[in-house]
Amino acid sequence: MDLNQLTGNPTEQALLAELIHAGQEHLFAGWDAPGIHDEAKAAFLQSLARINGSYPGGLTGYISNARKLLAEAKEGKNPFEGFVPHQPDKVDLTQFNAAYDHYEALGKNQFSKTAVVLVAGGLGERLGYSGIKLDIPVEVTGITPYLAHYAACLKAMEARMAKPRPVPFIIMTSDDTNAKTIAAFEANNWFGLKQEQVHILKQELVPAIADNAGRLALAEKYKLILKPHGHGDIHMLLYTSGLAARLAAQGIEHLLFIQDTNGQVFNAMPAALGVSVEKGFDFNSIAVNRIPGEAVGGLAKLVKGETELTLNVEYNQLDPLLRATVSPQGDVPNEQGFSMFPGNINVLVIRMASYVKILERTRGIIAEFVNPKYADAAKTAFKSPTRLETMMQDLPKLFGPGEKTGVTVFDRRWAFSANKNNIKDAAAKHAAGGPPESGATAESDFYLAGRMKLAAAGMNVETAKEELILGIPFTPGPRVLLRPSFAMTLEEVREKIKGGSIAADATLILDGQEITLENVEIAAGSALVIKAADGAKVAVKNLKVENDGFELVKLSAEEQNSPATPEYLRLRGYRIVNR
Ligand code: UGB
Repeated sequence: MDLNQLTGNPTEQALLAELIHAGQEHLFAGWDAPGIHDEAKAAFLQSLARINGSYPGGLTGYISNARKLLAEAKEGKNPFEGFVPHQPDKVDLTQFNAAYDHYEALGKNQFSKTAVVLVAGGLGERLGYSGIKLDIPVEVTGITPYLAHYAACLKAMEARMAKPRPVPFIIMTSDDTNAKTIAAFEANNWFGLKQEQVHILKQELVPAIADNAGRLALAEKYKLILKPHGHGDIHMLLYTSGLAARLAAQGIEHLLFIQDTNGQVFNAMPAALGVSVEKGFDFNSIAVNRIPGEAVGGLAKLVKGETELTLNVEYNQLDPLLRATVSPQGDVPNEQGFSMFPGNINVLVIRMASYVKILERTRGIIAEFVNPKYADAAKTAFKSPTRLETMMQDLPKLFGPGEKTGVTVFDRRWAFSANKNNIKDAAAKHAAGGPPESGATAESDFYLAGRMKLAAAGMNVETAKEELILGIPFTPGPRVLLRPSFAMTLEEVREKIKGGSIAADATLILDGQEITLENVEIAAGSALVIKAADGAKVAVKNLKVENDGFELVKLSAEEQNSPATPEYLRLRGYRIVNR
């Protein structure tokens, strides 16, 4: 092949030569003569150069990784061959007790040495929202988008440090979410954060692969098929950007990885950090009890001879693994109805020192896998092009015997309630007995966490009866929003709230660090909303609150279907009206 016919640019020629050597001649076969379709050719060459630059080891590295993994897949190599699953070693923090307080106190002291990593490159196809998920309000009483809530948590962490320093906030975006994420920050004055503390890293798509030889697939002449590589890209980006090493040098000891729509995550964060510190965990998976068969990965300790690995086993692999080893009935429930294998919610606390070493060793390419759908029994052809993928929770696959992996189990709705499913699918999931993970349930659980905090402080909380809205369960109240500025730990809530009561359909919103309530009674349907500026002290004592408060109003069928109704209301089926 005459490279001069393809491009006059020596850098491009070098890449083309490498690709041809790596078995990719077909990408350049039948090119039109110079002068014909030059723009499409230039765009194609640019896309090759971009992908080559973003993947450690370049395109040829990607192709050689693909060949190796495809050969293993063809052989039917079982990644868990010889491993026997056991219950993982876990710290149980499902109850609020002395142990919980102990870990929260330890974790709170760690805020100044923690950075938060949010993976937000996913399109949210199951939810079908037209914008980015970070822009969706987690609650519609005060209307707080997820991104605003996370930013408020980071600011609240900073306000609780002996020597305040901004908490680094790393956000992984993709072509689908990057522009809108930046626009959300810019439109909201960075939600009160310093622009320098926010690090946005965009993940790139990877080329699809047409066959076992690792030949890249073309959508059309001069255009590759590109596909997402998965949330494990965050490790690669933290390596290639040099950010992990830089943050380590600045004294960051732990990274907290979170998903895009889990409004509960900062409830568990302080205690989870405390566990990581005390147990010396290099990798701490925050987990919840999981019902067998549920579409959530299970955490298991896999043992083979001397080797022990605590890992997330995706739900479709867990049942067959159990059947082939320890449990002919597969994943069976215990007396409480839960699997022996806690559910992975992709909230991870990773120790920086071991992380940086692993990134250097692997260049951030963490446990890639391939999952081709074969067209024939001999596994020689694919039904459609496949690609390499990676998941952020797979990091412990690279751990040696020196690294410690642990699991910390929290009350499910305290630590995890994501907004992943559209109304129809959420109702079907509820009907089938599983968690709906919808806008309404995420909001319902957001208030529930507030109620749990009040109850832990000894307030008398009367809870409303759960009802179904469009087939999805929702507990209407009381709607309790203890903003991160008000409290980040149970201890803080206990210090600031003494006695009092709140009725089932009442509302309480507390925003500000120096608010205290003593014997405050909030009557049915009423609301107490206090917002205290930084430095302002607001002490409320022996107050009976009676007013018109807020009201939950279900959307009419017409409103539900009308494009004039905001999409974030349509995905839950109600609005909350300030009377
Ligand atoms: N994400 C990215 O940033 N980039 C990507 O390429 C893909 C996703 P999903 P998933 O919560 O119950 C995970 O799609 O991957 C972000 C765990 O693997 O919502 O199906 C995306 O924006 C599973 O073990 O979830 O399943 C979002 O923030 C279980 O924990 C996050 O990655 C499951 O979540 C997760 O993406 C769960």
